[in-house]
Amino acid sequence: MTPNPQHITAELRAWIVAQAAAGQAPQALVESMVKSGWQEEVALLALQKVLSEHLAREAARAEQASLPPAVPVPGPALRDSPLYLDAGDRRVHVLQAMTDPRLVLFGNLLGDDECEALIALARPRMSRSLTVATNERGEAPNDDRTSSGMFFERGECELVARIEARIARLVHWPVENGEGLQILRYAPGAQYRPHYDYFDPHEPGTAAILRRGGQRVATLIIYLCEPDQGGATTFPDVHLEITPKRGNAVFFSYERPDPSTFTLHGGAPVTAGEKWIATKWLREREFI
Ligand code: PD2
Ligand code: ZN
Repeated sequence: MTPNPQHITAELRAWIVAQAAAGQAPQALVESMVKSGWQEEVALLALQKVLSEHLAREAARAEQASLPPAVPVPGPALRDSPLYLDAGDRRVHVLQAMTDPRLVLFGNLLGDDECEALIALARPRMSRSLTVATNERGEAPNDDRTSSGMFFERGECELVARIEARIARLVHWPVENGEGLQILRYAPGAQYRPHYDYFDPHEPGTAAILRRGGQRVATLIIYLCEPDQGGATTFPDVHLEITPKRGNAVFFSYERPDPSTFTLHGGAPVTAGEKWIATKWLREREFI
């Protein structure tokens, strides 16, 4: 069988890309191809195909290159689509899961007694919420977050240590990589505007924050007290609202500090009653 002279070989592909990069006009390339046996129309189509595939590959490569590298993240074992997960001292319910963003809704993560006990321990220690400021030194009140809050030290009492061990087992991530549990209380009207939980790599203060254990790679928001109305956790990129049901928790991970993770999320305003949550942020390495 004679070789098809109008076949796009690897050599032809490389020649077209090189000639185009050198500034040769498409018509000149077509003329060269016609001289070597191509029909003009077929040559034009082949040229378009090679150049558009090349551009698409280059665009994908540029996008990849401009993204921070992906890192390993925590996550529950969901490969066999279990209804329940063994978190050591508790059987946690898997209520819903999605892959992009990686997000899992758990039920029965905490008992009512544990939710109430956490609130009772936190209540006398609450103050106006601060966020980790990455644009200056230290922490600052943030108008995007109108709740009040406090942090427990990691393992500071038996209850906190028990919950931390449960979370570590549930999402397969060392207890040591967790920040201290944060408690937040939202009164009516309070909200947390949409944000990312990872630290913005472009902010000047981020380098110092990352020295304590690297980036945040996952968040677990646990609902301790249900408001009477409002207060959902929202994921605007994927049009998802998580109802703040006591004992439930929403987990989401982000393998790079980038909006392409679709992990933009916020706390919608509480319109009646009070919402209390506990948040566990997980870092790449031991958080010190
Ligand atoms: O309370 C929430 O729903 C909420 C929303 C967004 C909590 C957090 N972020 C957080 O603690 O990071
Ligand atoms: Zn958040």
